[in-house]
Amino acid sequence: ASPPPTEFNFAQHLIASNATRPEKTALIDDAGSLSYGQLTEQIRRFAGGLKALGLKREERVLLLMHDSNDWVVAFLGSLYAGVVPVAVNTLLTPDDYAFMLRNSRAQAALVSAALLPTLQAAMDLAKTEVRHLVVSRPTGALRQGQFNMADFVAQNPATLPASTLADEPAFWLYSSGSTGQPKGTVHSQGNLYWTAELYGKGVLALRESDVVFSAAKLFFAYGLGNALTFPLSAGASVVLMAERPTPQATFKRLVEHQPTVFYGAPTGYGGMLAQPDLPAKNAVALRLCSSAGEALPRDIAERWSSHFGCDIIDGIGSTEMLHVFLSNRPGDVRYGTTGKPVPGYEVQLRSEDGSVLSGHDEIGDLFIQGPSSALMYWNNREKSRDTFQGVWTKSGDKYTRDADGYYTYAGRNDDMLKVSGIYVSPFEVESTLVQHTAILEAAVIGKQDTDGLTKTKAFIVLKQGQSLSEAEVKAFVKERLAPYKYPRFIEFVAELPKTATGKIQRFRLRDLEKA
Ligand code: 3SK
Repeated sequence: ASPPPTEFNFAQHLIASNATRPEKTALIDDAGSLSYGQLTEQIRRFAGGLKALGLKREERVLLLMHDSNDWVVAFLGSLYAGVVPVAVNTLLTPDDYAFMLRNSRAQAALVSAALLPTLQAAMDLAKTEVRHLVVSRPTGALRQGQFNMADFVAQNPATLPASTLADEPAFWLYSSGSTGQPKGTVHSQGNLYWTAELYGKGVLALRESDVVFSAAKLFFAYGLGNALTFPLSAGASVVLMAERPTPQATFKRLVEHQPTVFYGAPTGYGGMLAQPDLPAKNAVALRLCSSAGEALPRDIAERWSSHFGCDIIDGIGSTEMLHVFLSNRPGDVRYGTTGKPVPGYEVQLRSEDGSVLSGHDEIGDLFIQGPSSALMYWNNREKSRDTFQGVWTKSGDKYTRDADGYYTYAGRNDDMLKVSGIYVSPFEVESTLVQHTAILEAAVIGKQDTDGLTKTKAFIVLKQGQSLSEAEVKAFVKERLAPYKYPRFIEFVAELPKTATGKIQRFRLRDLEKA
C-alpha cells in the first residue's frame, strides 16, 4: 500500500472514498440505520457543533458511549474537526474516568445517556476541565451545558475538514499495565489508514458486499478496526450493538442481520459453542470469522469451523500497534498458532539479553515494526521509552516460531492476565481484596478453565477468626473495580508461599495449579 499524503484527515478520507455510494447502508444499530450519505452529513455537522462549542484543534474530548451509530459519528466527527477523541472502556468505575478526565484534560465529553450517571460521579470526584456534555439518546431533561446529540447534529452547520497531517495526534485509547494508571496511547490520523490497508484489506480482504459484526466493542483497538476503520474503508455495512455480547445477543444479530464477517474473542466463541440455541449453519451467512484478544484454543476453533463451515482467522494485535500485526489468513490457517506476520509488519523474537533469535522453537520476547505504532504514551516518558524503542515496539508477549514460520503464543513477560480478551492486573485485584476487613492477604494468578482459556484465581488468607464466602469476595471486588476484573476462582488458604524477604511467589501458585 502507498503511504497516505502528508496532509491527511482519516474522516475526510472515508468520506471521499465512499462518495460514490451515498445510498448504501453504512451503519445499522439498535435504533436504526445510516446510509453513507447520511453518515457524511452527520460527521460534518458534528464537527461543526464542536467548533460552535469553541473546541480547538488538538483539544481532547472523552468518548464514553455504547456501540451505536452515534459512537461512529462522534469519533469521526471529532477527527474531521481535528479534535482528539479519547475513546474509553464503558465498563469502568467513576474513579477510572476521573483519572482519564484529568490525565487527558478533556474539554468536553460525548456520552451515552445510560453512562451519564457514572460520568457525573467521576466529575464529582475530580476537578476536571469538562465544559460541555453531548449526550447520545437522553431519556430525560438535560442540564445547562448538556446537549442532545441528535439536536447537536441536526442544528449545527456542516463544516470543512481540519487540514490535519497524517502524523499528527488524532485520537487516544487507554492501555493498561500491571502497575500504575492506564496509559493514554496517542495514535495518528495515518495509523487508522495503515491498519485498514494492511490487515482490513490485506488479510481480511473486506469488500463492499460484506456486512460485518464485532462482538468486541469500538472502544477496544480490536473493535475499532473491526467495526469502523476496516468496513468503512471498504464501503461495507456494519452492525452495531450497545448491549453486552452475550451468546444470545450475538446469535440475534447473526440471524437477523446476516453478517458475512464476524469478529470475536476466544471466550465468546467458547461460550457460544456451549449454547443449545447455537444457530444452524444455514441460519447465518458467515464467510469469515476473526479472533484476537487471547490465544484461540485449537479445539474451539475446530468446533466452530466444522459447525459453520468458515475459518476463524486468529491473530494478535495491541493497543500500541492499533490492530493485528501477526495473523493466520484465509486459505492459510494453522489452528493453535497465531500465524505469520501481516505483510507490512516485521516481527522479531529477542532473547533476554536483547539478541535476535533466528532459529526456531525458542521462546523470545516479541517486538514489532510497522507503520501503525502509536506516537507515545501521554505524559509518560519512561513507559514510552520502554515500549516504543525506535522503529520497534515491545509487545510484552512471549512467542515461539516454528520451522515453517508460524508463531505460537507462549505467555506474557509481565504479570498481566488477559481475561476474555481484556487485560487484568493481578496487583490491582490483590490490592482491592486486601481492603476487605476480613482479608489478611491475597495473591491473584491466571488459571486455565476446561476450554483452555485464562480466568483469574485468587488465593486468600483470612484474618484470624474471620469467615467469608466466595460470593461475598466476588461481590466485594465487583463493587470496587470494573466488574470484569473479579476473580472467577477463589481458594482460601492458610498462608501464601513467600520468599525469605516476604515477597509472594506467584510462580509457586501457578505451578500448583498446573500440577
Ligand atoms: O488483543 C489483541 O490481540 C488486539 C488485537 C487488535 C487490536 C488490539 C488488540 C489488543
